[in-house]
Order: sequence, then C-alpha cells, then structure tokens
Amino acid sequence: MNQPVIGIAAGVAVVEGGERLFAGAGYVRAVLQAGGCPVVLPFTGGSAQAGRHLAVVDGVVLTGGGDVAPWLYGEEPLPGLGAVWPERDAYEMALVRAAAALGRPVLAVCRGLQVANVALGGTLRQDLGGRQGGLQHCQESGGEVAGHTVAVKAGTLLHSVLRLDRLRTNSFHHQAAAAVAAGLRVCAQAADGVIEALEDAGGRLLAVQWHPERMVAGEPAMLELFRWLVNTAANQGRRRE
Ligand SMILES: [Mn+2]
Repeated sequence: MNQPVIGIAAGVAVVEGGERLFAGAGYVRAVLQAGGCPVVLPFTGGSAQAGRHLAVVDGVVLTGGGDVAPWLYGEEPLPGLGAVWPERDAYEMALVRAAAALGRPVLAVCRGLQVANVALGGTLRQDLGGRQGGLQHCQESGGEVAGHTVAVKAGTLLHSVLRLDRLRTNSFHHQAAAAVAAGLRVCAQAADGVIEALEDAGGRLLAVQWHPERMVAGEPAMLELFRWLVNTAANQGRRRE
C-alpha cells in the first residue's frame, strides 16, 4: 500500500470560552516522519462516529490528555482525580473496541494507554501522587528531557520494536493502569512498579505511558513506535481494491 492514513484522536481545550479540538504537532510530525498520512479524528459525534472513522483510516494514535472518568471502570471519584471529559472517553473507548474488532493497529500514548486498558476491561490508579517510594511521574522538565528509566520485558512486541532492554523516557502522568485488561499484558515497568507499557497478544495494540512524539529528535527508538504503527497499518488497514 502507499501511504497509510493514520487517524490521530483529537485532544480538547477550552480557549477564551470556546471549545477547541486539536492534534499536538508532535504526533502529526512523527506520523509523517514514519511515512503515514495523518488526519485528526474529532470525538464530538460520539461513539457512533468511531466505526465510521475506522472506515477511512488504516491505523490510530490515541493521544495524551485528561483523566478517564472513574465510573467507566466501576469506581467513585477519589480526591486526586483531575478533570474528566466523558464525551471524549466514550468516543475513544468505542474507537479502541472497534479497532480491535477490525484488527486495525493502535498506538496509544499516555492517556491513550489508560483509555485502552479501561475500554478492554481494566482499571486505573486514579492518582499516583505522593506515593511512598514512588518515582517522579509528572516531571517538571520539558518533554524532550528523558526522566525515569523504563525496563522493557524480553520477548514482547515492544521489545522487538524498540530493540532495547531499558530506556529513559519523559513522564507526564499522575494516573496509571491498575488491573490489566484481559487480552493485554504488561511489557514495560518503571522501578517503582508503575506499568509503563501494555500490548495485546495479537500485535495490534502498543500502549506507552510516556510521550514518544516529544522525544523523536533525541532518541531514535521513539520513532520506531510510529514506524511500527505505519507499517502495521500498511498491512492490516483498509482493504484496497
Ligand atoms: Mn512514568
């Protein structure tokens, strides 16, 4: 196939009272650099749009953003929970399930890992903040700066993509996966045990808790995640006549 089309799930911000849907330029550039054709997927039409969007894209990037609503994994809100945006949660969870049903590849980043885990039946830690013995997972430094170390498990898809046993990543999350969804497995962890990456057994979902799109310039392995997505989309995307 020529250039696979990669849908980038839109983020949301309120600017001067107006709701804006956007894609971080880092995701767009990383998809382009990996050989894909990026398009932005708005969540506004709700979960019904997810299937239609997958009819026009070959692969998906789930992007960073706010917290996942805890009632989606059966919990009440705890004091450390941040702002939630239920409309975005509903769309992205439908997108994950529809992509899994169709076998379309998904690269899930930061919040995207949390969305994917919840969509497939897992749960989250609502707030890592201040845990005894915990590492700094909300770094003060910029996204291009590598923070804590992540250990990558041998024999995993992630290991075959990164070709590294360990790497230092940026870290901008205060939530993390708790119970891992059936069908997913842990493929990387930080030294404090926090889950830093998940993957599915079928090789169609890679989810990382860090932001690879912000480290592409300084760490070549980060682009490999986007290359995996684009190459898998070229093989597993929409059927071409
Ligand atoms: Mn982290």
